[in-house]
Amino acid sequence: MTRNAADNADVDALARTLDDAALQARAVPRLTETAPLLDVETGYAVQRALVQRRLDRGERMAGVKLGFTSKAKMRQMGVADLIWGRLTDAMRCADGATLDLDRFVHPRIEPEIAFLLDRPLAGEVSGEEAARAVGAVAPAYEIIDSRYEGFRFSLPDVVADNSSSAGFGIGLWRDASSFDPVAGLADLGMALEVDGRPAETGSSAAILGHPLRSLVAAARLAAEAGLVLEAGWVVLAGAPTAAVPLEPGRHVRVNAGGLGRVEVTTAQSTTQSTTQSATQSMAKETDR
Ligand code: OOG
Ligand code: MG
Repeated sequence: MTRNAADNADVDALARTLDDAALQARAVPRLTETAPLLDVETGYAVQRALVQRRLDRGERMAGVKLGFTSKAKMRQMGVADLIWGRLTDAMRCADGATLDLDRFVHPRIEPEIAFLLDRPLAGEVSGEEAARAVGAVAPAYEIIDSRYEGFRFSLPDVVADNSSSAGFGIGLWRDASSFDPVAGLADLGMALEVDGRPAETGSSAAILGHPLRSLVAAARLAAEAGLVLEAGWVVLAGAPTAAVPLEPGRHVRVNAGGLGRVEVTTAQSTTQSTTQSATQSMAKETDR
């Protein structure tokens, strides 16, 4: 579909609203409140423009993420359609990192499976082709941080907001020659632990029946947007469990059975020193 100039201006303005919200860690009303005609296709155009603003600032594409690939996630958020978003290098957090939560609005964390592609993947591919493109697999976590008030949205809203993605961390890569993604990911127990206690548990089988199906879907959806999944890119398959709020001063670990684990610590909350950050934190509180 060709968009006219007015549409493009709208797309750019909406992308800027979400980009500013993320930069200022401040929630904004859902786009569909002021643009009720926003559809999913336009939502993806906003996502592309939003991420392009970040690429223009020097970030680089690092891969893609899938969302709502499990019933647990669909139930938690009340959305039942598969979505995808873009990952950039600036979103990557180190395994074992200590994160300052001030740069987020109301972050949540969820367990993920990450694929590392060692050859490109595009369009309609079979499960076997997808498996052959996987160079390595790792346990991962994703930080999601909807830029919308109350972490509530409709499908076009969340798509425009880069599918809520805000960060991701990856554990040790297991080479596909030592960890077979087909057999190894068929029914892998996955647990999200907060301060040593299990908060969410599930199985990799909850991800579309098998996480490799997410990779198949990612290749198709990216191709619809004119993108090829490149060698060296990361693909996050989507969480098998619901996400949990990420609070200051916590230690979070994703345990993915024989695949391994990945962890992150959150910094203690800092004392608010300026009026602006105090107001910001009040706005955040009322939003929770
Ligand atoms: C949207 C992102 C969904 C997943 O793994 O299912 C997602 C959200 O929950 O806000 O990342
Ligand atoms: Mg996710």
